[in-house]
Amino acid sequence: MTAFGNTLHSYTDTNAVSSILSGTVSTSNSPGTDYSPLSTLVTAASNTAFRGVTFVPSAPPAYTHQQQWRFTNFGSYDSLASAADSADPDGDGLNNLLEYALGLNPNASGTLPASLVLNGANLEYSYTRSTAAKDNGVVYQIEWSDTLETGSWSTQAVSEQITSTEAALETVKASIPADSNNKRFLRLRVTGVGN
Ligand SMILES: [Ca+2]
Ligand SMILES: [Ca+2]
Repeated sequence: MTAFGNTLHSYTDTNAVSSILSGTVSTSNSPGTDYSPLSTLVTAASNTAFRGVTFVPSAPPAYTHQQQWRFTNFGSYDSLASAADSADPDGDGLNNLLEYALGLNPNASGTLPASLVLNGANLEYSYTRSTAAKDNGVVYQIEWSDTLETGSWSTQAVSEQITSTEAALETVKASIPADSNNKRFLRLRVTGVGN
């Protein structure tokens, strides 16, 4: 078994004779390392006999995929400080939620993996995203507006298709009818899972 997080695991003696024993077992693990054998001293009260003692590990904490991503990149499971969804510690204009959703490195400056072309009567917006982030609840939506005004963004007539999948990334092409007055703005909205 490989440790996921740098988490202290406590163990509980479930043996029926535990009332005559005393002892504490605990260990900590580093991410990506194997669990080490536990060693402990169990002390029996005087004038008692006991059989084998079974220690059962407490349930490990459940972390979301995004929390695991945070820990890998920032050493923290929480959306705080430089690990916050809204933070941009590498200063590339993409906050951590976008970095996670698009499969980017939040600690190295990069660019939005997206392109826009006019193909006949349609605007085609292609972007690359993390399949794991998508599979774990992140929602991606292409929206358009002709004015940029609040409340003007629409998903009407937007169609999407996955055009390629490579390793942990997939590329999506969204098609939107171009406006007859030759002015239309597109944006990618990403909604995280909230923890
Ligand atoms: Ca960034
Ligand atoms: Ca980055």
